[in-house]
Amino acid sequence: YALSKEYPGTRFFQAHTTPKKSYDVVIIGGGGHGLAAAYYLAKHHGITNVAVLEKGYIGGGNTGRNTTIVRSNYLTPEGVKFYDASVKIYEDLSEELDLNLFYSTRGHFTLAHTESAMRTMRWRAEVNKHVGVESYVVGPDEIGKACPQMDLSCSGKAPIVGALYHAPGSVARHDAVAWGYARGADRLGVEIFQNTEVTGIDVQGGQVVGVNTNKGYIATNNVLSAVAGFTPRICEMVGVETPIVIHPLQACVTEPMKPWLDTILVSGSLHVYVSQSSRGELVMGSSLDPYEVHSTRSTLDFVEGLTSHMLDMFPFLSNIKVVRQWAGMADMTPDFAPVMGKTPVKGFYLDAGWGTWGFKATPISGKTMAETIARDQAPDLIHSFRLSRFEDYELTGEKGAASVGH
Ligand code: FAD
Ligand code: PYC
Repeated sequence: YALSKEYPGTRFFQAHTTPKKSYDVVIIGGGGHGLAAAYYLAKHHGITNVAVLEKGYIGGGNTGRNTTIVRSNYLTPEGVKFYDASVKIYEDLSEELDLNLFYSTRGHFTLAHTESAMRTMRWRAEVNKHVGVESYVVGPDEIGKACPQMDLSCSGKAPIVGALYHAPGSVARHDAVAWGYARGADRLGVEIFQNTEVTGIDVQGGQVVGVNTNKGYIATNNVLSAVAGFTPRICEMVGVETPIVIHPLQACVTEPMKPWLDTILVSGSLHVYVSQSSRGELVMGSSLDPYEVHSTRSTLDFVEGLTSHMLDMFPFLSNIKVVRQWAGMADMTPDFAPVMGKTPVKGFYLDAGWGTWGFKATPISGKTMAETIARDQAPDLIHSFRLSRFEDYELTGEKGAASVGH
C-alpha cells in the first residue's frame, strides 16, 4: 500500500489523526484484542462507525511483547472450548486477513518433573480429549524423540518423568496479528487513531455517553475497554471494580541459530518455556515477577534465573548470547481466566484479565466481544468469564493450565 492512491503514505491502514465528534462504538486499546473486535464488528455485524483509540502505536502493548504461544490445552471444559475456537480461527487467519502471520504448528510439551505434576497433566489430557482437543500424556522416551537435544535429567536436578503433549500447539508472528486485524478493520471502514489516549469516560445515569481524549471529547454510547495491563485505570474512570492486579511478565530472545528446536517446551517447575522463532531466535520466558507493579522495566534477576534453568535442560547453549529482554504488564485475575462481557455500567464492555495467556485468544475474543456489543448480550461461549462470577463465587479455575509459573 505504500504507493497506493487510496491510502497515500500508509503501508497498512489510513493514518487518521482527528477523530469525528461521535461514533457508534469507541474501542480503547489498539492491541490485538481491540483491533480484532473492531474487525469483527464491521465484518460480522455491519457496524463500521467505529474508532479504535490507541495511546501509543498499535501492537505496542502486550501484543507486541508476548512470546506468541497458541494452544487450547486448558483445564476447565469452558476454557478448552473457548481457546480451541481461537486456535481454529488462527489456522485460517493468514488467508482471511491476506497476510502471512507465520502461523506455525509445532506441538507443545508441558513437562512434568514430579508425580504430582503428572496428575495435573492427566487431568488436562482427559478434559481436552473429552471436548475433542488433541492432548495426551507421554513418557520420557517420546519427549526425547521429539527433542533429542534436551538433557532429560535436567542436569540431574529435576529429571523429567513425562509430559502433556498438545499437538495443535503453535506460534505466530505477533505484530502481524495486530497489523492484519488493523488493516482488515480499516478496509471495512473502521478508523484507527494512534497517539490518542482516553483520559476519562463520561457516564450519565448509569449509561456511557462519551469519552475524553487528548484529542478532545467523543460522543458514544458504547465503549469497549481492551487495554490489558491498564485495565484498573480505565475501570476507575467508570467506577467498575474488578479483582485484577498488575504483575510484570518478562521475556527474552537469544541470537539467531540454525533451526534445531521443532517443538514448544514448557516447564512450570523449572520456571522456563522456550520455542524457536521463524528467524532462529530462542524465545524464552519465565514466571511472573512476584510483586504488583505497573512498569515494563526488565531485570538482571530474570535473565540469570531463566538462563540457569535453560542450561539445566540444554547445557550446549552455554555460549549462546541473550540479545534482548523486555517486560509487559499482565492483568492477573484470581482464577487465571479472563474477564469478558457486559458490566454494571450500560454501554461499558470489558475485555480484560488476559494476564499471561491472551495472545492465543485474540481472534475469539475479538469475535465474541463484537457479538456482545452488537447484541448487547454475551454469547454462551464467554459466560464463564463474566465479571459477576467473582460476586457469584463461580470462578473458572485455570491456574493449573496458565503455563508460566506463578
Ligand atoms: P495489548 O496488546 O496490551 O493492547 C492494549 C493497548 O491499550 C496497548 O497498546 C495500550 O497502549 C493501550 N491503552 C492502554 N490505556 C489506554 C488509554 N487510556 N487510551 C488508549 N489506549 C490505551 N499470551 C499467550 O497467549 N501466549 C503467550 O506466549 C504469551 N506470552 C506472553 C509473554 C509476555 C512477556 C507477556 C507480557 C504476555 C504474554 N502473553 C501471552 C499475554 C498476551 O500478551 C496478552 O494477554 C495479550 O497480548 C493482550 O492483548 P490486548 O490486545 O488485550 O492488550
Ligand atoms: O499462555 O501459553 C501461554 C504462555 C506461555 C508463556 C506465556 N503465556
